[in-house]
Amino acid sequence: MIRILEERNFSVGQLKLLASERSLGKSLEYKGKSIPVDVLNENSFGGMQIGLFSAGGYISEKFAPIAAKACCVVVDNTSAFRMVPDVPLVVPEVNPEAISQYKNKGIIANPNCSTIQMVVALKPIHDAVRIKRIVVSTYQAVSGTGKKAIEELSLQTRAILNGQEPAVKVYPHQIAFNCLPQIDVFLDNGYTKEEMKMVNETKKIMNEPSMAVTATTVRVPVFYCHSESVNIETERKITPAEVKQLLAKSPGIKVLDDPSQRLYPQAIHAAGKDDTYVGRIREDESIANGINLWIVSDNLRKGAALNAVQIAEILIRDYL
Ligand code: 3JN
Repeated sequence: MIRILEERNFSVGQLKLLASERSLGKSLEYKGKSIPVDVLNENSFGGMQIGLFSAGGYISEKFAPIAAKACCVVVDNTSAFRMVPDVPLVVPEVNPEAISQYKNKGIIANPNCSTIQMVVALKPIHDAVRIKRIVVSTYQAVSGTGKKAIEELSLQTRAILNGQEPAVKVYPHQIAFNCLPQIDVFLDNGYTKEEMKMVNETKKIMNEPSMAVTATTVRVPVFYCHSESVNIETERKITPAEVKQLLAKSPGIKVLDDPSQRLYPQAIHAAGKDDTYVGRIREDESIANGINLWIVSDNLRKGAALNAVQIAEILIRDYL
C-alpha cells in the first residue's frame, strides 16, 4: 500500500502507520523519509481523513467503526464488512458509483483478490451482452496467504530438490510441486469460504443478485499473481473477436491473446504490474452463447493494495 501511494503520487498530507505493539520501534520508508510505526488504539484516527485497513477481520471489526466515528473513512481490505448490505463493495472499473454509499457507515469494503480481477474482466462483457452464468476455477499464488506461505513454498521446494522431507506448516498439505483444491475452510455446502466469497461478492459488485456463479479455488505453487479459468454463458451472442475488441479498450485491462505466437497471460509476467491480463479468449462450443477466458493479475496489487488506493483516490477527488 505504501509503495502504491508513492508510485501514484497520492496527495498525502500526513501518513500515519498503525500496527500492533509487536511493531513498536519499527519504522517504514515513505518517499525517502523514515516514518515510525505507532501502536493502534481508540484515539488513533482523530484528524485523519482516510484509513486503509489490512490487519485482518478482527482488527477491522473492532477499529473500523471507531475510525468512522472520528470521520476517518475506512477502506477495508478484509472480508469483515464486504457482505454488510449498506457497506459498498467497490472495484473502481466496475461500480465506482457505489462509493457514494460510504456515507452510510463510513466504511468501504475492498473485495477479495480473486473476485476483483474477475469482475474487472467480465464487467465490459456483461454490459454488452449480459452474463447469465459464470463458472470459474482459480490458480492462486501463495502470497495470498502471506509471508509465511511464501517462505513455506521456498523451503519446501529447496528441501525436496535436496532429497529432504519438506516441513508442512502453513497449508494442510505440501504446496511445493502440488495443487491444493482448498483455500480457507470448508463450509456446510461443500464449498470453501474463498469460493463462496467469489460467488457472493461477484453478485454484489455487479449488482446482479440472481446471476449464477460457481467457483473452485485452488492454491498452486506460484509466488505472485492469481490466474483464473473463466467460462461464461451470456444472454446474447458475442464472438471472441468482439470480446477482444471490447476488453482491449476497457480500463485496467490488457488483452494478451495470440495463439500463433503462444501469447497468453502468465503469472510471472503480470507480477508487479497494475493491469488485469486476459487471453485464451475463445468460444465455448458446448453451448449456444458461451465464452472461455484466462485472467491473470497481481493479487497483491489490483487484488488488494492498488484497488484500495484507487478507491481512496476517488474518495478524495469526488467526496472528501
Ligand atoms: O488466499 C488468497 O489468495 C486470498 C486470501 C484472502 C484472505 C485471507 C485471510 C483472510 C482474506 C480475504 O481478503 O478475503 C481474509 C479475510 O479478510 O477474510
